[in-house]
Amino acid sequence: MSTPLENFVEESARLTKPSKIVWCDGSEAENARLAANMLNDGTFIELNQKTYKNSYLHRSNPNDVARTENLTFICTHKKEDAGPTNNWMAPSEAKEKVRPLFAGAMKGRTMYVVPYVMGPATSPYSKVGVEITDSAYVAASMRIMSRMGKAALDRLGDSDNFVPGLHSLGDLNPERRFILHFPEEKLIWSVGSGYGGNALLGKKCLALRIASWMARDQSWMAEHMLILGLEDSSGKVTYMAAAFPSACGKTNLAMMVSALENQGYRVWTVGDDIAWMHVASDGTLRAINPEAGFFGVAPGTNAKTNPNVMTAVNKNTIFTNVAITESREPWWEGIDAAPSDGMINWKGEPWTPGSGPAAQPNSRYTVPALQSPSLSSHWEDPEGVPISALIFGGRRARLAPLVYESNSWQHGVFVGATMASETTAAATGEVGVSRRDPMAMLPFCGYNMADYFGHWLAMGPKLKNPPKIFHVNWFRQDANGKFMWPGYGENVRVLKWMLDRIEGRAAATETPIGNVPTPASLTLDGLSISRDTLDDLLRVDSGDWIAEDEAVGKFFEKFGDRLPAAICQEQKALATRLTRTSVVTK
Ligand code: O2Y
Ligand code: MN
Repeated sequence: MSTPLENFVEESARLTKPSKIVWCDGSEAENARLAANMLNDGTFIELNQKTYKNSYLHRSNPNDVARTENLTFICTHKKEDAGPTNNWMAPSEAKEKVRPLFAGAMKGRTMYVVPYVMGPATSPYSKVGVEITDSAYVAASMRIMSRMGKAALDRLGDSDNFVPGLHSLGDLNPERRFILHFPEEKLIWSVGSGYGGNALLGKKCLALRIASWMARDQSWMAEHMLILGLEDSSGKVTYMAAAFPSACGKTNLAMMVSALENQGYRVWTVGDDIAWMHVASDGTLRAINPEAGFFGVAPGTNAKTNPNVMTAVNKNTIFTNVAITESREPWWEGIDAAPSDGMINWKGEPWTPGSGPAAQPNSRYTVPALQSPSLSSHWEDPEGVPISALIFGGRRARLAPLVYESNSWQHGVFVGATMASETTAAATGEVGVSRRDPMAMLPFCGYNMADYFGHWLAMGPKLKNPPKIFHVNWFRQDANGKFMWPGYGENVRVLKWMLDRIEGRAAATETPIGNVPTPASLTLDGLSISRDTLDDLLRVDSGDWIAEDEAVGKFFEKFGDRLPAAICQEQKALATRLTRTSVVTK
């Protein structure tokens, strides 16, 4: 009798008609074969094997360079279960529409069966997925981003406890591109794209959209959060998880080289993008990183913004859509080296100054986590690491202070639910437009976000000592549009303030939005920042916040009656506090 996995493979093969089926085992030999085949057919371009050993460049189709939210659907029986912030199709309609795009799609191509574990191989909190794909690039990338091959097959055995995902490049025409999630039956279909979040199905599709649905049903949390450990001068490590919308520097924060290393403060990386968190038997919130690698954005990455990743990417790395120098090294805007003569741009054309960006703005490196010098020795702990702080953040030029602390779990959930970030030119072409992005999950929540807020509210009381919830904004600007906070390694000073708050050591000023550091409570030695700038960084302008609270109210209206009452209460309570002007030092 066939196993559920064999049935899935047979059914998929009947539909897509590949000329060959390869079951991936995740071995070195298989990886070498995949790379050799891809070098042969032009999918991979060899990089300088002296300076970038075992590393390759891949160029995606120029029309296929980023996640496509407009083509991403949550397919639930009831539209309300997907909610007003997701694209929705009924499951039967979605399958009727998209099945023909899979029919015969793998004719003349190889079908790769990619079994993978999201999470440490032996963790009870990990999940098995199986991606069927006709892209060798996807198979090789999944090997970096997950525990792929034998580890997954061993864990799965003959069981049906896996999330099936069917992926085909199709004809790469955006008109025939669909990323479909069926959370009720835990199924993923993706066709027409070979890029990133659309195609590496373990990442955004399984680990966030499908997992968030499972987490709600099973009382855990699947979040778009980095996980880091902050080591103090005594060697004690305190773990924090942080959610920022895309393009706010999550990977850089997770891999930060601390500016306070001389005082014994160091940052250890557990994960850079996704956290799965559960309530442990002792009532603490514990987090695992479901991924095994980093799929980070290349432009802007350099020895200052992320020295650890610059060290990590010089071997076993797949670069996608970066430029290549004459000496066959990867290059992107913002890398340390100046552009050189003879560079080839991300489309494979000769690059000259003035001919546009050499690297695609969303170009990426895919690198094993194990290669980062900052990797925590606890990153694969099967039970996860205990989380003491949850951090929300966004890019706000005017509004939000450098950091504030919420008053309670419920208030913290409200802070997360009201997150917003202003767009950068690289992301959308429009600068400074504010986009609401609750918990940085707007593109990734697999169900109605009103219910998601309810799930967050319900998790707090299950925790014996809930993490403190903070909000940060590294991006506040002065009247001349200049960033007031230096960012990068200096952000550790803000993490240290959070740690001091957790341990009851740091002072704060109570404001209508939450508790803001007193200037003296921040560790600023060695940093040249004027008192005026610091006051501006920490300022809470009631007028601006009243306007913000009104915008929040408008955003919440779209959820109608489904919005939890506690969230409405928090919104009204904030409005009331904002009308008061008294400021009390604690
Ligand atoms: O554009 C893509 O397909 C990648 S998006 C991405 C990649 C790594 C981590 N986070 C993200 C994101 O958009 O949040
Ligand atoms: Mn992300």
